[in-house]
Amino acid sequence: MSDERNGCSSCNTITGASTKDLLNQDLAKQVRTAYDRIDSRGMSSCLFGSSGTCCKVCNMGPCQIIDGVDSMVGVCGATADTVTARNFARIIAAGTAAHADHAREMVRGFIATAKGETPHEIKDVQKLHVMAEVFGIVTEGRDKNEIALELGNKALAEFGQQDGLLTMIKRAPKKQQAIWEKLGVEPRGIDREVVETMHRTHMGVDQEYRNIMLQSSRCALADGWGASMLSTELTDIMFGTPVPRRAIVDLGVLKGDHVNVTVHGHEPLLAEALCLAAEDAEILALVKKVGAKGLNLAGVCCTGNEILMRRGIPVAGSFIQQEMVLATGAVEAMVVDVQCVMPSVAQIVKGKHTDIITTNYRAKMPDAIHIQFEEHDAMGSAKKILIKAINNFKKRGDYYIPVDQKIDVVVGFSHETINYMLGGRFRQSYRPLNDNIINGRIKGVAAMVGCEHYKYADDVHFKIAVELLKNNVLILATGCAAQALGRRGLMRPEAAAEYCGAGLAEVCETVGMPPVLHVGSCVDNSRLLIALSEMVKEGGLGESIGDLPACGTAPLWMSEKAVAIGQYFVASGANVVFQNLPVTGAKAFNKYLLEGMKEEYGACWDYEEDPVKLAHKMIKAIDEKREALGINKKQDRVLFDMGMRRDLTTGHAGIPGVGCGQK
Ligand code: MSK
Repeated sequence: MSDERNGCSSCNTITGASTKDLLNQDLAKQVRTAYDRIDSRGMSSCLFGSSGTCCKVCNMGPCQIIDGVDSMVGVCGATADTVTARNFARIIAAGTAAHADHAREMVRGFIATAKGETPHEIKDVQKLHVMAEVFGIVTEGRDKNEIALELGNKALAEFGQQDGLLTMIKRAPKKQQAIWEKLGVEPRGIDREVVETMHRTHMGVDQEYRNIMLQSSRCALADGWGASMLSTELTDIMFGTPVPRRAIVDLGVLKGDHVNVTVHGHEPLLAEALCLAAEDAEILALVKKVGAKGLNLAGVCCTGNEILMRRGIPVAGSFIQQEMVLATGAVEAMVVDVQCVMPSVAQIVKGKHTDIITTNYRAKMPDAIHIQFEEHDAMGSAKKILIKAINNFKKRGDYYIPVDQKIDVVVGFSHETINYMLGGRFRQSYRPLNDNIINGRIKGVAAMVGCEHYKYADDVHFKIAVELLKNNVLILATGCAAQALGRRGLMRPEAAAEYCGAGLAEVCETVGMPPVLHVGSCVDNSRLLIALSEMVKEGGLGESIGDLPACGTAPLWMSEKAVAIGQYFVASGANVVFQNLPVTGAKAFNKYLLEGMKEEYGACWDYEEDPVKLAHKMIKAIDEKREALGINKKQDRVLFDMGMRRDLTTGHAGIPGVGCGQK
């Protein structure tokens, strides 16, 4: 790769066929990507920054701290443990803030929908009733919009709440709640926990790393069981809870003879409006007028995941591919909102026909054009954006689409879907999953979540997944990690036979599901919390999430949100292994994260750079839980007879063309 692309040595980390293919085209060789910038920076990351020991919280510094060296504490006397814990806590607060602000927008959109002020409607009435019960809302004799309005207002109040507990905390297993109560980490209000974390990590406030981390847990729990869960559940009610569907991903989903519009960011309100506007007669007429065969909407990053899960709209690229999507020269507009949008995208399209359109007042960008998305005039905003894109079609110059690079995936595994996929539509239950874990066909469950970046080879997710599947670990994936696994073919039901150990393969083949289940975007990690809670409730696998044979990873984490997610998983009882963490410069704090937290929460952090070793750390963590549950003995392999197969498949999700052939 390096010789072919102007000596870019970072390009050696690229293994993805579509990216390789594209970057070797003459057209794309002129495009400067993150790989080139890594090369031209010519320096490795700052050691103090990457080990967590650079303190910038006051103007006496910045102070670089060396643990154990008296002359290298901060000017104020701050030790490596204090500084590193404060920095780690601030990452968690920033990640939580991002999820929370996104969630607030979704709740506001939900309220507007309940009032009839948007083109959307309350779609999943069953889930509305489930959430109404959680929030203690009377449903009998009330119209769906009336219930939704009360739910929306109660949800919105959780952001500014000052005392008491966040409502959805009670969805966790009782033992988990007791652990939080004992530690004093139950979140009171979403915004309050972010603010308090920022205050306590200000110069001269909280200086004891364990105490700082107690607040960090409270903040992260406000994300997982508060903000993110609100966003997921209310979005499902408004746009529909995902169900399994076939779709395609990768750069090859772009179409040469269509107007290509990519939607990038996180908030599905805009993306859903664009989907509706794309079917509008005025828009279709304009598409025809400019000589295009149609309008091709495609997703990027987590907005991509949202419309992929709910509508089967193809995903052109994940975080790491956002520049490649534009380097094709085939995109008329990239419409962006908030989070994970690289500033470089506006530079890549300079002098080209593509528009980068920012749509959120919070997220503007030099050299982009801004069309504010107004939720009260969602269709008007969406049509304005599409018209701008369509008018660019005729200006398109040379382009290259790696047309062969599109991969089939089956997506749409909400926790409700997993319920009936395994339990049957008429007997929704996690029982078969628990039973298969107890009898050893499935060793345990792994969450593969989070981002991608350029420090390591782009096949890290795949290598970890292959190792887990070989060892009969079922994978639930979200975010850009999910897209990376989809691009490598692991979200096809056929992948079970290719990659899984005998036990997991048998279960997947019987049910007709892929061995890696796409569960959604980064806020949808809250689905995993509910799935794990349901497994506990079902019985036989202990009394808390901390007892379950489950483990999480966000190996190629890039965003602060991934650390907030990691922290709420650990605080909820699930072990988490990353490839690296900015904590290694502080011995005592590091030991607390890797060991001490286990005594408090029943789970802890870990890190490992090598993907195969990382997978084995996860497997070891799962095995330890199995051992503690007394289910780690080798069981005789029992082949499914027809009765057992029927039991598992009755009323299964019915993915067209997916399954063992039984109806
Ligand atoms: S978009 S937070 S790169 S998963 Fe959610 Fe992807 Fe990570 Fe952004």
